[in-house]
Amino acid sequence: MADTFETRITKAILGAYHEKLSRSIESDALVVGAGPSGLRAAVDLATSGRRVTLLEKRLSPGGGIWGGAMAMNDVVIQEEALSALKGIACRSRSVGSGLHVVDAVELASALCLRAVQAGVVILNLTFAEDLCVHDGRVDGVVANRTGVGDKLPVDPISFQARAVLDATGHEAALVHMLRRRGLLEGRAEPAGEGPMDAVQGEASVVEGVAEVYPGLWISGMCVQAALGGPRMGPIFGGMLLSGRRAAALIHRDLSE
Ligand code: 48F
Repeated sequence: MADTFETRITKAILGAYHEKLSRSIESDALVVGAGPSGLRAAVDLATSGRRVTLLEKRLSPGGGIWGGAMAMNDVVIQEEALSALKGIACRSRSVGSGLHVVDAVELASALCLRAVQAGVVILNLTFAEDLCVHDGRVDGVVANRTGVGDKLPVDPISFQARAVLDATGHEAALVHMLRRRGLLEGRAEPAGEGPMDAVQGEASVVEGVAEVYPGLWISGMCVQAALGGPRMGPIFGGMLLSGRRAAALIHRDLSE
């Protein structure tokens, strides 16, 4: 029986997705959450030659970028954080006072495009529901299909990685998976969120990047959610730089 046009389309999708999924089962670094920090970290790790998988529970990667601030889709980046745009072909324009503006759609698109072209496997509609821990080290993520695994009794699959980055923003999803089991006691204690302080907030999401448990790293808003700190201002330089720092530290750790 000859294939119909429709069957050939279906086979093309299955073949391509099977190849992508096979590549993602074992990675050097697995990033969970495709917001600014996770995407930026994934781009840098892949550019450094690492095999990177990025899981995003929503349909569209980009996290909080799309909404800018109060749904105004322009993003502000401070002068000293402009290096955060390095290598992603995203335009910015100075608006004075040491601030630059980037179109949110351009930033999200540029990060996604650069990530995919650098070799990152992005699996959207895929959420992390648990972690794999062996011999006191996080070495994988248990994941399921959004809209399926969170609604129906369907088993997940697991993705193995030498390093896992929690870039799930406010949810700090992976951190909470360890915390509720008491595995972070004495390692990463929550300190709560203070009132808004944009200067301190920008600094602390970068300085707070850390390996909170062997194999599990945190970046971006997850740093504040997991460890506490001032409430962030509606500015994105720190998020991108936080992803860059996480990538650099993970890359160095994997090289040792
Ligand atoms: O929230 P998000 O953009 O985090 P971020 O990279 O950046 C924060 C800024 O957007 C903004 C800000 C600016 O000052 O403060 O809030 O730290 O992106 C987090 C992504 O993680 C996904 C979620 O859908 C979002 O796209 N995510 C959350 N939980 C899971 C997840 C999960 N369990 N599995 C997969 N993806």
